[in-house]
Amino acid sequence: MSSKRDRRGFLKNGAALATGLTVGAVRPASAQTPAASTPSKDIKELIAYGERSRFETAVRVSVGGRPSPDSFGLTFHVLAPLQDSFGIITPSSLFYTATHRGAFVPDINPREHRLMIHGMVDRPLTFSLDDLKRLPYVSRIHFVECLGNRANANHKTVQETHGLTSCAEWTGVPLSLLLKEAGVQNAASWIVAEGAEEVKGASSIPLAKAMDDCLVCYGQNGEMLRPQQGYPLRLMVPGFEGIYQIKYLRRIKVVDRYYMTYDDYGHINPDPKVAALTHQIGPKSVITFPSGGQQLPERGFYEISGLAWSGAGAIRKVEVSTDGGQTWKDAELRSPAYPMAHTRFGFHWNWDGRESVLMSRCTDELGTVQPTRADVAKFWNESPERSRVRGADNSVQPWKIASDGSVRNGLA
Ligand SMILES: Nc1nc2c(c(=O)[nH]1)N[C@H]1C(S)=C(S)[C@@H](COP(=O)(O)O)O[C@H]1N2
Ligand SMILES: [Mo]
Repeated sequence: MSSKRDRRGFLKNGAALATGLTVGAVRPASAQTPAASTPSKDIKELIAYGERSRFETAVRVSVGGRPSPDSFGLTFHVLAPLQDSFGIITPSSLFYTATHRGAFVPDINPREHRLMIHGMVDRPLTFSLDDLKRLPYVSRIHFVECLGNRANANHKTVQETHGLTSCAEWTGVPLSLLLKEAGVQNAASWIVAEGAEEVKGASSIPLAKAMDDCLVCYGQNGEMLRPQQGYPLRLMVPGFEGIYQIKYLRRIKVVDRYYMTYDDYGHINPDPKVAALTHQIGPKSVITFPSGGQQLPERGFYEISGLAWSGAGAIRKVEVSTDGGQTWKDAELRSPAYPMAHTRFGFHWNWDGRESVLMSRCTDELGTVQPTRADVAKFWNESPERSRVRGADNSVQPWKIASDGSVRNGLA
């Protein structure tokens, strides 16, 4: 209903849009024309494996500006440039990366890599990559998000507030198929998945989830996984917090209780109320344009654009507020809404040149609505100023548009 109204408004305000376009068109073309192109790679290399235009500048940055790799060659969490994103797929080159305690990104020879499934199974199994690739596989679009993806008042850009999430098409073998091959024993109730690095990434995952929709992946966006994403094998645990998506996967042990691994310590809490807030992500959304650090050149028409996702399933609805949460209108979904995947939304907006606060909030297929910071404070019975977000932070992100068109973090 509201989208129909918006569309009529869009047409009625066509003049404003046309004016905007005219302004762009009369800017001297010469100022924007690059000199003769000099690709940074040899043409043979470019033909073999492509590269983006040298005029494109979106890059990942590390959390808190910490150099990554540092002078010891250690790598740390790096953030995806969501402000420059379109659609729902994060290019593999820009996918956020989380690396535990600065461990090296392992340089694994796929011919030597093995996955072992053992523990409470009738037939312990070992797979090479070639073994796995002979099995039936599926491709699914899912997001990954780190528990560390939490906004605070010091963050300037959406890359800093929300850049620890990305979304890709993952290809791999359903874990349930491998577990059925191995023959899970009746008393089993959990699995422990382990990575191959020196500092092992290992997470405990409920068997019910393992049998439901987890994938043992080797493909990402139509090619082999990138080393930073777990080459040559990673576990995809759709909708669960990032730490469960074990990279460099080499071992799955079937067990009969929850194991407090190095990773799980501090992530799963014995208090079920807190634990419920950590396993599964969202629902969560954020406006990527306009967002912190960007500049609106003039009043007039803009298409507000953003991403919404939920660990509980597909996104059903996204609403946008342009008045700091006093009124909300339905946004339009601009991509398919896949379960546990980023979903793109758009919203027509005519900026009148006055100070405005933009927000988005989403509802997932279970009907759960993304909370505001005030909602979170109320839940914990705290004053909004003193409340801190526990578990995953899926609270609403405000962006403040100043009358000069500059955009700032509304939490500041
Ligand atoms: N083996 C291994 N798996 C791992 C990690 C790791 O350091 N080692 N980091 C985890 C964390 S904390 C997150 S948030 C996700 C990040 O996945 P990405 O680097 O592909 O974005 O991987 C998880 N899996
Ligand atoms: Mo993480």
